[in-house]
Amino acid sequence: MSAPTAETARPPMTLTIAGSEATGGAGAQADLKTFQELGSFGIAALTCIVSFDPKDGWNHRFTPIDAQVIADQIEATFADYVPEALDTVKLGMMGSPATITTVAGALAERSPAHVVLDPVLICKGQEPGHALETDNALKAELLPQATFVTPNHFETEQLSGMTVETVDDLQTAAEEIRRISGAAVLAKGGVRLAGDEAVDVFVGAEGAEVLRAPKNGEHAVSGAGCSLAAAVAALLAQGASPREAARRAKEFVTAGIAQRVAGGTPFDALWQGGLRR
Ligand code: PXL
Repeated sequence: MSAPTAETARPPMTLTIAGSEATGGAGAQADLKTFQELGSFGIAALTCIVSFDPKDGWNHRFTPIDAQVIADQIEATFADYVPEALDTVKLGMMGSPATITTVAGALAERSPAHVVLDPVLICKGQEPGHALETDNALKAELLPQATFVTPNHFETEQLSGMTVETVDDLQTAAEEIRRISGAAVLAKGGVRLAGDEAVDVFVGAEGAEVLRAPKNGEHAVSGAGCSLAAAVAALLAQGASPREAARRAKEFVTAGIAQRVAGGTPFDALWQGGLRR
């Protein structure tokens, strides 16, 4: 038997364009660990650096990365791995309208087959006014390029313009986001909806499906949203359908929350190894 060529040996590839969160709970660190855990070759282009401040209630200290440096990172990765190999991109925290414009331009040039958008709208370290500009830029420039969107409860309300209190509301809002974006949508109720279950709703070409898991604690776990979207990306890169990716990503995150990691911050961090036997 001949040795495999580089072509046949290449694993599925996934690029995250996201922020660094230095403690390793969220952001690009969570994405890369998720990619590795699910068998995808992980690549990261950083948009910003978040350093929690232990002297100030663990508030976010936010440092943007220069637009040209973001564009350079994306150029390097797509030049290294030709577009046929690198066809799946996950978008996490952008943090500013300028970053959104840079990333939107870089993506439009390359049109990857799968663009999984985690529409991170608010970072605690930012002014609300600034966040509003970021929301508008995200809706105008990135949402139209997304093929799969993973809004949390707050982001679902913002993107749909609806109030979400029940699972039916979550589905209606997810359908509205699908209507305006054309993307598959996995809207996350998580721990925010009343009841014993963490409920998310998938809406895509395959129809709608309510995904349920028993709630594990009442508090949101750091990195759950990042890891969910990263898992969707890794699974799409392996050829899963959007609905299958949504189902398996939810299982991945549920297991990771069950085995979450406690530290000094007031929130625990998801462990990406939760499904290991
Ligand atoms: O979980 C949202 C998130 C995404 N990306 C970065 C973050 C956070 C939250 O802390 O720091 C870089």
